[in-house]
Amino acid sequence: MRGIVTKSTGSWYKVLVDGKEVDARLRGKIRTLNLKSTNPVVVGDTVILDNDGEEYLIKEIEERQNCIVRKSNKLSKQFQIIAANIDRAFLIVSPAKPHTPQGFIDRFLATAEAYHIPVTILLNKKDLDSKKALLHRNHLMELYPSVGYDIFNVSFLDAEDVSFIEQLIGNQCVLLAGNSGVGKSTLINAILPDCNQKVSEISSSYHKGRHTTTFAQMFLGEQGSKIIDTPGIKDFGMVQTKPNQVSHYFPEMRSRLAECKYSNCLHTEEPDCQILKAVENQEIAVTRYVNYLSILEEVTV
Ligand SMILES: Nc1nc2c(ncn2[C@@H]2O[C@H](COP(=O)(O)OP(=O)(O)O)[C@@H](O)[C@H]2O)c(=O)[nH]1
Ligand SMILES: [Mg+2]
Ligand SMILES: [Zn+2]
Repeated sequence: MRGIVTKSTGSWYKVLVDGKEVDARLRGKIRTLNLKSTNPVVVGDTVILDNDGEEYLIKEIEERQNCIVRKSNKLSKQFQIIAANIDRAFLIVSPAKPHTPQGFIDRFLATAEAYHIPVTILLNKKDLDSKKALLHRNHLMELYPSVGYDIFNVSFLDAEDVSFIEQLIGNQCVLLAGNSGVGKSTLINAILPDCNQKVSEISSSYHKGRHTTTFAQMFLGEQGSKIIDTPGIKDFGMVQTKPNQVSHYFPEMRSRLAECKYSNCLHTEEPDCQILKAVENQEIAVTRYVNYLSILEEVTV
């Protein structure tokens, strides 16, 4: 029988089979799709199961449409796959309390580009803005549509906004991403009141960079929608990316690459670089370019 993995802790799994969630384990050896990943089965995977009369056993994983990963450790080549078969990611951003920096947004967008996952940005907590936060919000609202991303001003405490987001989700499998405290659990509770996800109080602990080990989990909606929460996971990252691929993950650069003089241009100091020219002419936002450079620096190490 076939099923979809809704929870993975590394030692046991929850799998949706015929509309019902069952507990399952991995059968001894499994053909792994990704040798360097530390976890063979992830949320969103379609798996083939057996039941030996006692328990459900996962015996095969179907090929993934896509997946999103995090590095297990900054230096190693090992990585952990967070979730698979994602139709779209919602990047949840909060201008204030907690503040989501643009560097975080651009890093996530580039990562999602690398894994072919379309992203919608939800600019949450519109009811909370200070003057400074409002400036940040307006800046983001202007910037991202110009680069090709959908972005919406919302509050997850506002019923109309929540039903608008439900329409955006439709019957897709949507991954929720965003730094701790932006409202991921609040949104899931608003859409699926029965799932009672723990919502944390905003506190100063958000700023302390505490590292919680939690697992992605899939929640099932009524119209066949699937929502994947990623608590405590902020460091999604690109793996096996070469420096000259990074500009492909910035849509406003990607569309200009053919015009650079050198096909392997990294757009840092090369002559006749059309990206540098576009930054000078303010056709490409300096903030995006600076974040490009910091990702480039990382993958070059
Ligand atoms: N004022 C306001 N607070 C919100 C909004 N969305 C979420 N919160 C609050 O933000 C805090 C953190 O939310 P939570 O869902 O736990 O964030 P998570 O860490 O991303 O899951 C909670 O106290 C929520 O009530 C919003 O739109 N406006
Ligand atoms: Mg949460
Ligand atoms: Zn160039």
